[in-house]
Amino acid sequence: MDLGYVDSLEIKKVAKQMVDGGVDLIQLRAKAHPSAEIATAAAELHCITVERDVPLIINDHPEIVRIVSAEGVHVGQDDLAISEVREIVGPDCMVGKSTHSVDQAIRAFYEGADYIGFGPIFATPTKPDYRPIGLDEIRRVHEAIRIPVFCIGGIKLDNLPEVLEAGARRIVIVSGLLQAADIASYARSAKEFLNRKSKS
Ligand code: 3NM
Repeated sequence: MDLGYVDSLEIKKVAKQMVDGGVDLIQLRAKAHPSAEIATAAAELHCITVERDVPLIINDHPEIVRIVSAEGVHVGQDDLAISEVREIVGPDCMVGKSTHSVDQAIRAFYEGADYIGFGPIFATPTKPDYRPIGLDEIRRVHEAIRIPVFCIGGIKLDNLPEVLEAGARRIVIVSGLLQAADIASYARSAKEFLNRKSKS
């Protein structure tokens, strides 16, 4: 749920479409909004996700995680260390970290992250200025660490099969999903690819 793509007034509607489509986890990302507005968005979102048992992760704002009792917080390479974040959110909260290489992924694993984002796999306007990793490192990162790896960055329905073929087990879609004509059915199609892959 990137507020760069979704108007604050649409958050609840979009969140319902996401969970209807089977999204397993929602992260709230708002790079350009004041924290009071993000806290309001987080509270609205959490009402919906809690009802459907979908964990809510807040990007960048551990203090908002505490206010709304979200299930997780996500930090980047230049943010607080995982241990510092845990001091704010407490031991029961998931802490995830963005990583952009296998080396960073290994460091995040030893730093105690509960999961990592790994990307951008492909170039993406949602996070410009980052060099794409490409598909080749996906298998290597899964061999290197034993926490969930969420492949992210430029993933859409049309390239999802090759991302899964390259070894991805969990994926994040932002613009592809939020700009879809029918968000629920887009999510459903992505889940079908993932389910088919996990059975093969
Ligand atoms: N983090 P889209 S890539 C938010 O590599 C984000 O850490 C990335 O959006 C990372 O699905 C990314 O629109 C953008 O490409 C994902």
